[in-house]
Amino acid sequence: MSKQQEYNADQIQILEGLEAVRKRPGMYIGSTSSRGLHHLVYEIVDNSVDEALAGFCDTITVQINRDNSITVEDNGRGIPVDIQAKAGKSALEVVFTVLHAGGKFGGGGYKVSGGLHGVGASVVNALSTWLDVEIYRDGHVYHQRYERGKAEKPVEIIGACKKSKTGTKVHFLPDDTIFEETVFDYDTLKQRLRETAFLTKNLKIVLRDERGEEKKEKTFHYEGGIREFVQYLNKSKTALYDKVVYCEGTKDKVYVEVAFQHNDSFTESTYTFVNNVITPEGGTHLSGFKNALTKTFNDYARRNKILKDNEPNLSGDDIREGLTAIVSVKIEDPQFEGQTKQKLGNSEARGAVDGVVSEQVTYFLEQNPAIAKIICEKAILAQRARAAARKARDLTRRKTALETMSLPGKLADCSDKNPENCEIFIVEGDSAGGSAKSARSRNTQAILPLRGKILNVEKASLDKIYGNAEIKAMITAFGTGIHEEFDISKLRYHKIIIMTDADVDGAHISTLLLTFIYRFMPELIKQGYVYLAQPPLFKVEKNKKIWYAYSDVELDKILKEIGRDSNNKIQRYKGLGEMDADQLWETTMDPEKRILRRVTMNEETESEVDVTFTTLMGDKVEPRREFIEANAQYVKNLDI
Ligand code: TSJ
Repeated sequence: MSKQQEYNADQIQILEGLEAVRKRPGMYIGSTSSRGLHHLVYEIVDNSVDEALAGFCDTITVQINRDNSITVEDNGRGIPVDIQAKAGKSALEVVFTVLHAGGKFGGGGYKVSGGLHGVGASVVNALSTWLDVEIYRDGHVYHQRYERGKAEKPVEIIGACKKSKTGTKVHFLPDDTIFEETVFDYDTLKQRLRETAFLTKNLKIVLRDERGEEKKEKTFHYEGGIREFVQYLNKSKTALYDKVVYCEGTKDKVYVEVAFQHNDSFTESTYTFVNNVITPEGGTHLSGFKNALTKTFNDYARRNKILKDNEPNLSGDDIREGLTAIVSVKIEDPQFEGQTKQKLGNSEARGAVDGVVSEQVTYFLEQNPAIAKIICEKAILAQRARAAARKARDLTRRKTALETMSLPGKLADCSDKNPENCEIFIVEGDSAGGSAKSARSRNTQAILPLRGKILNVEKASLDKIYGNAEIKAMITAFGTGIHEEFDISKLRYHKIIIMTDADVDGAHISTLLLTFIYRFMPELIKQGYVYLAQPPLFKVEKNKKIWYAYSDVELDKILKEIGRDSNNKIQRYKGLGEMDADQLWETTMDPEKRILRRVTMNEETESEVDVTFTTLMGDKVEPRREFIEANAQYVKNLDI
């Protein structure tokens, strides 16, 4: 992606003042919550990544300072500082003070990555209390400072540096009168920057946190780029073959990079990116990839008689069972479609990905017949399992038609039929289920007790999953159906509440349940219908009065208040079963008093949620134990 076009400050268009940004920040960065705050960093970093993609920069440093200001520095050419005739000020100042400078709308000149979010430096500047920029160029250090988006004075030279040193350094403090949250989260930045490094091979990104007692630092540098991304995603799974299949090429001005590898699980994890920004809803690049894969493998299997003439084609789903893949395209003018404008619409991307993948995977299969055979055989097994599953599903469907909505027998349903008022508690174990049934408010609360071990859907084949009683019970109770048949408008409860013991086993069961929901009805999580109940950890009794504590800290507080003496009876709840119905109602189920935690998913780091689930649910015991210990309370990446 070389960019030899002469930079010309006149190409920058003047559109609007920065006041507009301060008035309606949400329009420019999505929100002023923690998410918007972190966006500021990505906006700045994206510019350095562009410089790296243009071939002029190989290191980016991002530092969180003690005052929660951010410093981003790269070793690129340095933003030009020449005076722009039309604006009467330097190009640098234009970049930081004129909205949409950067030619996003003008074309040519300054190219911006991440078509989705790339609203640029001026927006970050407008939303910062102050911003300092230093440019290293031609042996000079140039500097300019802005306050709330306004330059104090023109760019000036404040010192000298080696001629060989070039680059850009930006230091800014987000405006606390605009953002609800001004504390940066190291892990959030870490995940995103790791992803950026995977997507830009050979780029080194350093993240530093200067705030704590112990300073943190992490370097991301992947020579293999998305090949290493695939290995990272497959880290806690068992790969079916050593190599990562990799294709790269440019067609119709679309630069295409694809990497994939199968593992022995039954789920697909394909992540697509446009200009380094994840596209959770896919689009033309994804459909080009799927089409190429299906066609290429069927052709290969027929040519090599792995599929007999009388056997049906492998479906795309069969071929992608257990597939981990990254599809990354770089495109000059990305167009986004769909309700949330997150789906790539450029039709040339479909053809480009299809072309590059078909051609290069065909070649790869010819060169690696052993790997080709492994993948084809896995797909044929998937095809058979899918046929068996279809039969099982047809059976359940027919039953439904005959008995008109046969809800699971164990379900104690609520009487209200308006889903908005209704909630369902998924309860582990019959005894807790019994207490919950007598405790509940019958009108609006339904109870579904689950028995025994919950099936781990990461490790089971589809026919086994559809045959599992607990899973069938949940599917029919929720009412939405799954996968392609999923229909959110049929959801029977607007709160799905997972209620398990407050210990490691309970956490494990919750995770299994969440994994099932995430894999089969992710919309329920995305739209915020899934919750975790929060039972108390302790009961404190003194002089016939009772207190409940939901954490160690809270227990301490209560004991401080009532005085620590030997009359206090402290009970540690090991399970829901130790509470009687009244206690369960009062502490965990009463909408007036209980604590619920909503399960959410950060779409930008969706690939991280995936790693979390597979680490927890995959085969390898070591990473799982580490994970559970490290997250004693709960699955962190689910943003609970
Ligand atoms: F966002 C930003 F503007 F604040 C910003 C830009 C922040 C940071 C940390 C880095 C950058 C940036 C911009 N790094 N490198 C560049 N490169 C240019 O602006 C540049 C330099 C030279 C030429 C040229 O044609 O000579 C062209 C460009 C676009």
